[in-house]
Amino acid sequence: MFFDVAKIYVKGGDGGNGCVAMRREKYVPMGGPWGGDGGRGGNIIFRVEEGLRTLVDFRYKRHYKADRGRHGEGKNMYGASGDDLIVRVPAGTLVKDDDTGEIIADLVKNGQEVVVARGGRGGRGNAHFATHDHKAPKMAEKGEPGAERWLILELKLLADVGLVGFPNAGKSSLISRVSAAKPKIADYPFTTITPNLGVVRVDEGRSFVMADIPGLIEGAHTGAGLGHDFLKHIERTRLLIHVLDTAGSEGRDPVADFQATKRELSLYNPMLGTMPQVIAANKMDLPEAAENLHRLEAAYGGEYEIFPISAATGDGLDKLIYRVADLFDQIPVKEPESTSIPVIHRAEPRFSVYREEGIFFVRGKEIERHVAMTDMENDEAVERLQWIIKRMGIEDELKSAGIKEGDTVKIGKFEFEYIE
Ligand SMILES: Nc1nc2c(ncn2[C@@H]2O[C@H](COP(=O)(O)OP(=O)(O)OP(=O)(O)O)[C@@H](O)[C@H]2O)c(=O)[nH]1
Ligand SMILES: [Mg+2]
Repeated sequence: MFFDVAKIYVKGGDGGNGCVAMRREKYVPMGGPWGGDGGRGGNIIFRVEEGLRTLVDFRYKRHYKADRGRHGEGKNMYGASGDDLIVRVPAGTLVKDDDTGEIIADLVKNGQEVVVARGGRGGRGNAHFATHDHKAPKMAEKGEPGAERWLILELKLLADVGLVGFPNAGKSSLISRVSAAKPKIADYPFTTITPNLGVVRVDEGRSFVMADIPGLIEGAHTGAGLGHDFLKHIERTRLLIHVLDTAGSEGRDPVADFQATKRELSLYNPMLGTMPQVIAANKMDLPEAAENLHRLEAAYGGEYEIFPISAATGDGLDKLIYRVADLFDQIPVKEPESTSIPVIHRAEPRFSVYREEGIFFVRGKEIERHVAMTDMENDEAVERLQWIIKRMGIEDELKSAGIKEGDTVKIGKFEFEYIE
């Protein structure tokens, strides 16, 4: 089984900061707080897109960040939300958290979506913090940072295109030219004994999987040569490329070879005879090829598209690859089955406290979020954070861990001295 794997970084947009503003108008002498909230940061959303077949595009772009929310403004004006960032993935993509190995999503259906990194909530403006006793708070929350993480994407590769032809026709040479596959190439028959898969990137958002299989000979359908084993592989493809030695090396005749291969395929499985197929007339760099190409065109040009190529020089390959990609757009894809691995979300404790080299560390999503959203320059905001630390039971936990006056506590990036 072949897998395509990619590792990428995603980060939701940060929330916009809340605003501190006081109402000051001519006839409203004691105007209250009216700082608006910051906007939400954009989410990173994976969406399954029909037509994508591989993860090759993720080798060209690995970092994905969504827009941040705008900051709140005076007059209770809310900041605008950041736009979500939609990342297109092929059906069959399994998404894992790189840190924990947890499966986040198993994306199988076209159009299916999953949020892989949430944008941060907007910070609340000072209008939210007014209480009966404290009518004019001068604090606001900072925006919550967007979630960030590294993801591993996995995709089971299914061959879209099968290369068929006699031994030595140049199938392995062709796949090594148009993909990163590195099969063995040699001028003796049956060099390839197990199939090779290669990912062919046409342009952004367009790629397909090509299978190079061992050469076929007369009688392949009965098991001659390497027989059945790999005819099975091409049954699962959606398009065939017949690779011919157009130069007719060693007394071969490309017209007869094409006929023989077609016959073997149909005898093995009549469905293979009716599959979309094109001809790659290979080895056009050799002098004998030109005349054979004319014969081939005269015999089959009406029925099949014929592409003169040279896997040795690279001539004609672009045209062939673009045409194959176009043909694909017209051939329906089967939706891959779900691997039906249950998505497990770990239950996390609210926070944890531990001591290392005399420093007390507090960890936990919720409290780290509160810390990130606190403006440490602002006394009122810091006071509120202290109150949250107490209310969540963190102070009690620190005490039972043995904390003493003057010890250092670290929560996220924030470090402070403990005072009872
Ligand atoms: N001159 C020339 N030689 C080629 C070309 N393509 C392949 N060859 C040569 O033909 C021989 C066979 O090439 P392979 O790519 O191994 O052929 P194959 O179809 O994979 O062969 P099997 O694996 O045995 O079925 C090698 O010596 C290649 O260098 C071409 O376009 N021009
Ligand atoms: Mg080969």
